[in-house]
Amino acid sequence: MKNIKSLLSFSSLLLLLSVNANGQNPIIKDQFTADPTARVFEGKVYLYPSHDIPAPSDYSRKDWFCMEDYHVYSSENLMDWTDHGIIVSQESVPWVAPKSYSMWAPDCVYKNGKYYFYFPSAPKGEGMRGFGVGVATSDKPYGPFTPEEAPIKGVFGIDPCVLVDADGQSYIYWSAGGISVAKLKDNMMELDTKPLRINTLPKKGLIEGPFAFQRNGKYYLTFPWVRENIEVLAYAMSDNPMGPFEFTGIIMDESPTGCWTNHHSIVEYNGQWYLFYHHNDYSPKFDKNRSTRIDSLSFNADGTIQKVIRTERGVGVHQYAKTIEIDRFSKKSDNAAIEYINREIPTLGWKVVFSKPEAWVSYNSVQFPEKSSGKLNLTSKVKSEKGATLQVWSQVKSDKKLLGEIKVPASTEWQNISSSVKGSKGLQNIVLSMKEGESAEVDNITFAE
Ligand code: FUB
Repeated sequence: MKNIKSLLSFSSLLLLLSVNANGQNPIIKDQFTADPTARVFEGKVYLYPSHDIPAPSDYSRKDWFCMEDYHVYSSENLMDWTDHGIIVSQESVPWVAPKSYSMWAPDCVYKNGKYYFYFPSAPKGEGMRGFGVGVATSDKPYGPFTPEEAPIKGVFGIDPCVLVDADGQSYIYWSAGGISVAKLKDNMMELDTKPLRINTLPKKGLIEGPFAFQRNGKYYLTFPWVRENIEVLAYAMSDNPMGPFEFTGIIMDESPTGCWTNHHSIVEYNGQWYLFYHHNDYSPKFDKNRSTRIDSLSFNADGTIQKVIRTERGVGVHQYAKTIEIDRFSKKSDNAAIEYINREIPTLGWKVVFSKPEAWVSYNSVQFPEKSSGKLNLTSKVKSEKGATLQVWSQVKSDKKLLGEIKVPASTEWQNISSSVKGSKGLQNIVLSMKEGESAEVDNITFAE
């Protein structure tokens, strides 16, 4: 029942929303997307996630991962994502069991004019067990991709990640009760060395999801790790892509709501590093329907990674005239809560609930015109049973300016309230606070000329 509701609510979202715009976490709003591998190709960020779906009637494991195909998405601003559609499916790969729904975490890399898409899945055939890793190739990052007839020989496991080093040598990493690595031949489809088990990492809780990259001559092997009960993201460093790797630290702590898996990638784009990861935002009761998120990632001077704190706001610059889902906050006071609009239909999104005067939320990086336009119209989708007065502010560092007030008439229904407010200029953080009232709920706000 719940899964059918999720499906229905996603298709209604398709009709209601401009799909995958506005950037806030989670970034893909019309489908579940997990295991997000981000790569920079042709000046854009391409996102290759796996694709969770509610289990269809011909798949008996209703409580397990269910994935039949892969989509690819791209973005130039990390806010607006274009879905380029399905690039590989369980039916289109000759060696995959076509009803196994096991198209798990993929990767895609570029070498010598071709894009190589790597994916794990369950092989077909009598008595076949476990996972193989296949390759599909394309001339473009968004496909069409042509799958190879057979999986890569010698790789049994899940979650391939390929590192193409500066000297052109490629390495493939994957998981199977631990993380293994091997050199790839120049054709990117055959192992050039025997698999080497990386045995300097934690002995327990290393199940899946390796992601390797190189920065300033150091090699980073990052991975989900069951530190206690569920996965954190952790990493190890080395001077060599095949190790030995030294366990270095934690990139992201456990999910605050108990989503068991996390799976990630790390990419530099326009001078900033980003962590792509997943969480079950749109499926709070079933953590195998996950959604991609992005947050910024920074390094210390010695090359170690600073811990990333999950945000609802995510990344990217928000153009002021686009609706701001203010519940996707950057910071908030304790007496401002974030709740689902309808917990039974999580894909409808969230709202802010102010429960005391002075409660506030802030939303970073809103781009206003370079010259202030004087007055703006602010439409706020709000609800307050006894009525309330809200205030909207712009803020850069400690310079906080009141733009105007929103008078919310008493009502148990959502209302779109129009207020005339001062304009602003340049890059601002927006703060919304409650001045008077017992409680008020806010879904979103929109500035307009
Ligand atoms: O998405 C299926 C599996 O869950 C992936 O392969 C793992 O990394 C975990 O996220």
